Amino acid sequence: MGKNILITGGAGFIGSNFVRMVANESDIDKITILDKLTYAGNLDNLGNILENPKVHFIKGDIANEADARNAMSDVDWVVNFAAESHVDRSLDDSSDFMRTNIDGVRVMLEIARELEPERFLHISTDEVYGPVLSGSTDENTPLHPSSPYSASKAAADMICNAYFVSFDVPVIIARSANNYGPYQYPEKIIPRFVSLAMNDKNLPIYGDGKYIRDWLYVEDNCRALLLLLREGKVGEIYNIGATELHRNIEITGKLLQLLGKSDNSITYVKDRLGHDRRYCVDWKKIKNLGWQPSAKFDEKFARTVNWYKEKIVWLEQKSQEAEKFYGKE
Ligand code: NAD
Ligand code: TDX
Repeated sequence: MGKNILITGGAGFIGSNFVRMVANESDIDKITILDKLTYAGNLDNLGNILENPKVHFIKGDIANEADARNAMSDVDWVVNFAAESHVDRSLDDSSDFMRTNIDGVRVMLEIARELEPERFLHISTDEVYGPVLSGSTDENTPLHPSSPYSASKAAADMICNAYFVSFDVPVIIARSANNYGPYQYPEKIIPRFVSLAMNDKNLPIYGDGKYIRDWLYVEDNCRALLLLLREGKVGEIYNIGATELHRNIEITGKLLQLLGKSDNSITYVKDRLGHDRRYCVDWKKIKNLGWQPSAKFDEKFARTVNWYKEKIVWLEQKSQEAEKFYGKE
């Protein structure tokens, strides 16, 4: 018998890529997606996967007990991607972040206590460690989140651990680096800048542009998450990174070059509040389970930029919505 898996946030960026990956796995019999379809959730991200008889979509809220219970019934594995995910929005209004990212996780854990799935994989982020000015953070590094977003994610990690220690909920926490790849909402730097560049608009670089992120290809992240479901140890935390450390200005230059646009559109704007200088996770622990990233950054970055260029209708529609948020700032 294969596994029944619940994927929350499956209509978002990483969640939809994960659904696409696990739909092809022979040891998975049924995939239930629970997604509230917020501004960031999009059924188009799933496309014809929704026609796969293994896949069942439920529109609902992880912070609503009835929705969570309904979605989790008869499930072996839970993967909780559902979250408010954009740092800039959390700086504008953090209420949905606290509700979904903290209380939503608490509700999911309470239902897991009752329904006893075999695995509860919670998706966290490298941002919980706060800025890492040199070296790297392993899983035992204390948490120093800087933004309301990362603080809400850090709180959720603590609550997950408490439910493992107190109630034996079989929690595994994954802390991933910045993902890039198809189907990301264009509020985030790569798809946002492709859209702006294609429309010959200015690209707003926050602060001095020397902020560093570790760029992990979304499919590599999804493979790591599947490995954690199969072979991760409950109660443990696993960092997932690629050690592809790039400055925002460098990423922007490459993107403009790939699109054949000039650097003149680069505009330095007011910095993000509490902007973390650099992230860098130590991912030896998951490497020891047999995972490593396979993506070559330049190749996958070019493929990603090209994917957005080709999906220009999708991108334009989503960008118009996303820019309304930036316009009101
Ligand atoms: P996303 O914003 O693209 O998607 C989030 C999805 O969750 C959307 O489909 C949305 O509709 C859904 N959702 C939001 N609130 C919900 C609720 N209350 N109930 C049910 N569904 C809800 O986010 P993403 O970039 O795919 O990130 C997924 C997860 O991975 C998040 O937990 C995020 O913190 C984490 N993460 C993301 C990155 C990254 O680079 N994107 C890196 C590390 C960790
Ligand atoms: O217009 C922009 N200009 C700019 O300079 C935008 C949107 C971003 N930036 C900078 C801020 C960051 O240093 O680019 C970098 C990346 O920004 P985002 O794309 O907003 O991602 P980030 O804040 O790094 O967070 C992402 O990775 C970690 C995800 O959104 C989080 O959900 C995840 O936890």
